[in-house]
Amino acid sequence: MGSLRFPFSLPQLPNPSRWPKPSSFLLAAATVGAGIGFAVNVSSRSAADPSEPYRRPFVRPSPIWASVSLADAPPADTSVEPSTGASFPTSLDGGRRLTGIGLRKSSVLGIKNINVYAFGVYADDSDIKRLSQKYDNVAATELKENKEFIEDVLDQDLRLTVRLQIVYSRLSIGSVRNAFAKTVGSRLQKFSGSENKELLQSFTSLFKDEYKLPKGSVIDLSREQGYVLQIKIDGEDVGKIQSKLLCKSVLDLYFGDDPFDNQAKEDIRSGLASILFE
Ligand code: DAO
Ligand code: DAO
Repeated sequence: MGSLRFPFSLPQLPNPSRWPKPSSFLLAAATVGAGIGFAVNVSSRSAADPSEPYRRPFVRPSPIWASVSLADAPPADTSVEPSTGASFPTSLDGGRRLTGIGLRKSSVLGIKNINVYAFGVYADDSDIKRLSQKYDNVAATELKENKEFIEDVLDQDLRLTVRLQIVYSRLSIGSVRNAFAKTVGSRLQKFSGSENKELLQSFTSLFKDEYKLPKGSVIDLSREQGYVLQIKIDGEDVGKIQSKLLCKSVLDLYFGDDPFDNQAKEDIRSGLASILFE
């Protein structure tokens, strides 16, 4: 059955240009825990202006409203997360293509389930297509259920971006740090059998107290070539960490086996699989 939340077919894009190799992260990687190397680079970024108004994302109008004014119509190349109205372009600069969108919720004081952010997962077509030959004999309908395929996407040096759009208006950096230590921390443990405290800390140390994440902030978490996890807030570079394990742990939250949003996981997996069959 088709997904209600991703009601368009994947658009055909021109061949994405290769992204430049990361230039500035430290290659003198420290060796941590079970021999996992990583390197961190922090770039300066001024704190976001908390007074900046939240820019309401475009919401697809119903057919009735659509006839009122064409000027109000959202661009055809966006997809809207329905519970929050957060809108995601169907492709990012550099050619990464949207595979699915979803919602990250969290309970506050153990009771209320709040929407924290909406997310979209983007994949570089040409990188995903490098898996074509291996899965040549797998039927289109079976590929998205194929565990090895998903493992390969999580494990290999394929460029992907998870875009987060903050919808919760009272997010503090402290709660981001705590949540991250819990969710990503559990994945580091699951995949490596060790807590990897230093690796986790190298990441959370990027989350400076002066950063503000008001509603509407956009965070891009990207796996770039060479297993570099790159973080941008509202388009500005916040830092990079080179770690295959960390990249996998972050991606696993969105389309691994125990994701934040099950429907999103299904959509993302279908979207990834469909890239091999076009
Ligand atoms: O206000 O204490 C509170 C509840 C906040 C819940 C936060 C969950 C954090 C999720 C991580 C956000 C990453 C951008
Ligand atoms: O939702 O639990 C989760 C994982 C969220 C990953 C968040 C990464 C946030 C990076 C932004 C740092 C802002 C200073």
